[in-house]
Amino acid sequence: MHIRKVLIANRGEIALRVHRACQEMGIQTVAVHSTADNTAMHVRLADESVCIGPPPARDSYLNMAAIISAAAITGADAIHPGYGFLSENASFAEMVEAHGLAFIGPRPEHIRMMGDKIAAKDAMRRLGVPLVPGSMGALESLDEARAVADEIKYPVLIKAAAGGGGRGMKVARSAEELEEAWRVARTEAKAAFGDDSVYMEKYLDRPRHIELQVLADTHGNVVHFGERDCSLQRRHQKLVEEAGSPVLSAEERDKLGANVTRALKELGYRNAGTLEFLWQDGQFAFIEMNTRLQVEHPVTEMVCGVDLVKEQVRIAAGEPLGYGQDEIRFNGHAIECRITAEDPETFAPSPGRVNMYHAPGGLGVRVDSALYSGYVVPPHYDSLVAKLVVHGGTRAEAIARLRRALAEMVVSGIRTTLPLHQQIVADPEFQAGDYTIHWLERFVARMRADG
Ligand code: MV4
Repeated sequence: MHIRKVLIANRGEIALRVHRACQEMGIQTVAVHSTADNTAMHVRLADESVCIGPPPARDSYLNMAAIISAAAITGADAIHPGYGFLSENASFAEMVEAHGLAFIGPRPEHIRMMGDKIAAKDAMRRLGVPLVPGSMGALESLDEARAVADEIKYPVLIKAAAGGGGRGMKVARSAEELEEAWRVARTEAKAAFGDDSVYMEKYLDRPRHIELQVLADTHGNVVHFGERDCSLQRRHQKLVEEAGSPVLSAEERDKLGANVTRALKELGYRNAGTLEFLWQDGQFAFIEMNTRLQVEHPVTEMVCGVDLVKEQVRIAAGEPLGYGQDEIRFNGHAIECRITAEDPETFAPSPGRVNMYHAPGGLGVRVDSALYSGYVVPPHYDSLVAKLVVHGGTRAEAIARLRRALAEMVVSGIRTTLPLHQQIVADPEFQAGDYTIHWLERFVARMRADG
C-alpha cells in the first residue's frame, strides 16, 4: 500500500513529531484539533487541518467518528494515533481498518490483548518471557489470594487486570493486610475501569523500571532497539528517561532482546511496541506491554540513529524493515527531561501564556516541543510542553550536555519543572546512576523540606 497522506490523531509535541517524519518522507499531513487548539503549532504546520470538536478530549481527540470522518473528507490513507488518547484503543484501530485506512500501529487483537494485563502476562509466560512470580490469571476469591500469597511469600501486590499506571494496585506486607488490600484493589479497579478483575504478584521492593523498544514488520521480521531506564518517576509520571540503562551490560541487553524478539515473532506482532520490565538483583521480570509509540522514544532514536516514526509509517505501508538486528548499533548515551507546565514544587498545573520561549541548541541537543513565544498552554490536556533530549558519547558527557542545555532553556510566563530538572541532574546519586523507582519521590520530598 502506498501512503500519500496521514491524519495525525493527536496534539502537542507528538503531533509535531509525526508531522516532521511525514514531511521528510514526502507524505502530506492532516491535523485534527479541538477549538482550544486553533492556534496550536501542529495545526499551523500540517498541510491541512480539521476542527473536530470542543475542548474536552472526549468530545474531540477521543471522538472516533469525528476523526474517521476527517480522514474520509481529506482523503487520508492512514492514521497515526501518537500516544495517549486513542492510541491503545483496539476498537478505534478496528474502525480505522474497517474504513479502508491503515492504522499506523499494532494489530487490534494485540492492542486488546496487552490492554488486559492478565492476558498479556499469560501470553508472555507461554512465549517464555520471564515474569514476576504470582497468580496464574485472575484471582477468583480471597481464599485463592491467600493461597497464592502463602506460596510466593509476602510482601505481595494486588493489581487490576485493566490497570497500568499504578491505579488499582495495593501492597499486602503480611497475611493480616491481605483482606484489606484485596477489597481496596477490587473497589478501585471497579471504579476506575468498570472491571474488578485482579491478579497477584510478588512485590519487588527496590526495582528499576527498564523497558525494551521493538519494531516488527508484516513479513515476520522483528528487531529491538535496546532498553530505556524509566525509573525516575513521581506518582507514575516519568520525569527523566535514559538510553541505555546505567546498570545494564551489552550482554544482558542482547540476551533480553533476543528472547523478546523471538517471542514477538511467534506472536505475530506488528509495528512498534515496548515491553516493560522490573529489574532487581540482576533479574528481569515482565510486567506490561505498551502497544504504542512512547513519549520517551527519542532517547532510543538518538542512541540507535533511527527515526522510529518513519519506521512505523514504512511498516504500515507494508514495507519490510530491510535490516537485521546485527545492523542496529548502540552509540553513546541519551537522556530526556520531560518539561511540564506545572509548579516545580507542588506539581499544580500551570497553564497560560508563554511570554518567551527559547530552546537550547548545539551538538547532541534535541528539543521536541510545540511551544512558541506567545503560545497559550490550554488547561484541558496533558501538561507536557517540551522534551529536552541530549546525546553524548558517554553517560557523563550526556549529563554535562544536559546541564548546559537546561541552563540555556527559557520558558517564561508559566511555571515549569525546569528548575526541578536542574536539581535532579546536579545530584550525585543521579550522576552515579544509583537509583530505583522510589528515588525521585524521596528526592522531591527532600527538595521541599530544604526549601
Ligand atoms: C510492581 C512493583 C513492584 N513489584 N510490581 C507501577 C505501575 C505499573 N506499571 C507497575 N507498577 C509497579 N509494579 C511488582 N510485582 C512496583 C511498581 C511501581 C512502579 C513501577 C515502575 C515505575 C514506577 C513505579 C512506582 C511505584 C510502583
